[in-house]
Amino acid sequence: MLTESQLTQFNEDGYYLAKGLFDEEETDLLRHAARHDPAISEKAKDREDGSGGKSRITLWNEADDSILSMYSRSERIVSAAEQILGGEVYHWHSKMMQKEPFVGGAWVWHQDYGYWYNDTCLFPLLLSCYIAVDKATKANGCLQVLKGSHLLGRIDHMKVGDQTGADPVRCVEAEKVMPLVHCEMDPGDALFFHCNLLHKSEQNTSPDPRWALICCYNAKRNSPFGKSGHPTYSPLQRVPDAAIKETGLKYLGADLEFLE
Ligand SMILES: O=C(O)CCC(=O)C(=O)O
Repeated sequence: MLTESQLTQFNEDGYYLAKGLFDEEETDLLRHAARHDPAISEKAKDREDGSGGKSRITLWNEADDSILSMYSRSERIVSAAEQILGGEVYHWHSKMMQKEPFVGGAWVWHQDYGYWYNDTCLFPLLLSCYIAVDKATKANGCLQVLKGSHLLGRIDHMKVGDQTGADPVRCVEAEKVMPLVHCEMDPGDALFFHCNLLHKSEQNTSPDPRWALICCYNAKRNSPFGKSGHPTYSPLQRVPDAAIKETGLKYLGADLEFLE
């Protein structure tokens, strides 16, 4: 649960950084599962950034009984997501972002609702929780956000280089009036951010990986009305925080569907 002042901070800034949300044992389990779950490497998709960099993403829609799903189903995250979105939420998708040393690609300014709008969600009632698997620094391409930019509402998204990003003209103007924040994080830290928050990241030019598990949620009352690449509402089976350690190294189920 977030305190009143943390919630206020989220509403004003469009994000809230929960330092040390997961303890050392939970963070070690997360890193081990990320690196060793066969589905993460086998189902990963390459995303070229158009400037010589390349990121790998493994994305799945359903939360199952695996250790990785225990993070997305954990009381700690789900209750905060429900506070922020003001009602019941369900699992939208989870993804492992794999920014490898020296080659990890950049992401241009975008809002997640720039994409999810097209999944026929009527309201911007979605959020993401970025859980740091590795230390995230400026050198390895940490997430950058424009503080307060969720208040702009949804910006048109279009081709920007080889990616789909927010209208660059508006982003230039937004950068003049809102502070750019580098979200440097330690493993186990979690960043909750609004689906209209402008965010981007640079290439990983360092010798260190920058992996993250990003769990995304939609409000029950915002279930897609039409065609969507992500699920319509079904209840999220939340688990007590202790479930992460109790589950141990159980890998993602073979029956899950991954992004193609
Ligand atoms: O992993 C990153 O650096 C960017 C992730 C991102 O922008 C997203 O998942 O929407």
